[in-house]
Amino acid sequence: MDKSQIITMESNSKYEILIRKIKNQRAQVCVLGLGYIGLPTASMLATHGLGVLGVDVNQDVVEVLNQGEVHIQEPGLKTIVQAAIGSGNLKISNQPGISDVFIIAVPTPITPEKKADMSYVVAAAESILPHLEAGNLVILEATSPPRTTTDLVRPILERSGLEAGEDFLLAYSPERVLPGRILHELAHNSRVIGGVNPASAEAGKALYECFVESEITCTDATTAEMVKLMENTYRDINIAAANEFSRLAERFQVDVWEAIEIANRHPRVEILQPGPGVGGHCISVDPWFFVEKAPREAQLIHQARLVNDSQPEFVLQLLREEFGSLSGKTFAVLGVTYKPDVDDIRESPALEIIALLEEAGAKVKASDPFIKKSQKPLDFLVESVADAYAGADGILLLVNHRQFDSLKPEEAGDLLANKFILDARNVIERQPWQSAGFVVKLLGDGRD
Ligand code: SAJ
Repeated sequence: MDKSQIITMESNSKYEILIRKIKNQRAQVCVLGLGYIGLPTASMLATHGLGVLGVDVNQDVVEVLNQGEVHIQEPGLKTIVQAAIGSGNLKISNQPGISDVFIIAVPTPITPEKKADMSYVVAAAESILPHLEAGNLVILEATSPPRTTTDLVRPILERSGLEAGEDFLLAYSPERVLPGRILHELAHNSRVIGGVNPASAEAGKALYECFVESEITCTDATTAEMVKLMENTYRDINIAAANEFSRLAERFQVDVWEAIEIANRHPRVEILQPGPGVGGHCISVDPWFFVEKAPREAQLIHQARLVNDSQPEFVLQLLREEFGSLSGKTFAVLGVTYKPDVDDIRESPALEIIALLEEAGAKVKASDPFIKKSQKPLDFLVESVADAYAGADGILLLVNHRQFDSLKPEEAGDLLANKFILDARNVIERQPWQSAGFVVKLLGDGRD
């Protein structure tokens, strides 16, 4: 038997032991980063019988969780976190410890220059180093530029003297859940796991099988990284097309919402919805990872980003067409979050629109049922929709929160100084508002 065969046998047996431990619920998992992805994942693993150490470098997060509270608003999350901690399977700490599996679920934000900030991933990988042992599995879940697992994480972990794919296993498995539906999608979405070698992917698959009820596909690490970025980039490009169609519809006096609805009756067409722009920590960020790493190849992707990022300007242009100068005007902004029914304002186009309005000399009073002024001391926030209306020259409806489905024109009309509404999400029914004396502008309806 030559040396390479012996090594393969040794690595295979280590990996068999790890898989057996996972399947018998004796594996210890350390989840680094207890945010939107790490906390639900840690809780899922714990409620499915595994011992989990949840680690966050933010001491406030550790304290909040240890007091039985959660720092993130997400349906069902508090219940599952409490169940996980109550079962004794989930412990929370600010330090990693000895484990069988390490999952890195830290943020990968974007810098103002549109470059991936990988400092949290680097810090998390370095914090694993003192605890890494032969036979362990490390999984990166953070959305990352292509080749991060092999070119950034692997060399850091190999400073331990252990070799990835031989002594320890290393894989990439992106999270693809939709904020607002995280717990459901964690269990029911299909999942991809890419290893630096097949054994790494197989071991990761065994781990996720603890709670994933859908298909888990194994591949290599860089393919899995690409898959994640391609999914969000595809969505960004589709929304950019919808946003550009909204501008074209204004130009050609067409209602883009009607046109999209009719086009989507074609069996092979599925155009998404236009709006005031694209926000959130995923779709408005991930395509930049391609642009940063391969600007020459990623030109369509770059252009789509520019279209979506300039949609707030388009909203201001529509307002200028109605009001002329915006200086001295007051607007009641309804909705500040990046999308409906979540409390997340990261990269929200509403924030960009508010900043542009203020730059133009307008005053903004914003109301959002998911954002309380006591939690986020933003100058433009007011306590209620009625406070936002009081004395305003118009309403800007920027987010289709469920609560806004029942907005009543008569309630607004009594409080506003001027009866105007710009609906950037196609939420309101035009007729009752017009009957109540409102000028109604729907973004992308050039027939107005
Ligand atoms: N938006 C539009 N028009 C649409 C759909 C969305 O303007 O037709 C806007 C939203 O208002 C929002 C932004 O796009 O500002 C992004 O919202 P989203 O609901 O499309 O997506 P995210 O960012 O909440 O979640 C995405 C999801 N990716 C895909 O659907 C391909 C989710 O599955 C990923 O897990 C998540 O990114 C992530 O973490 O990467």
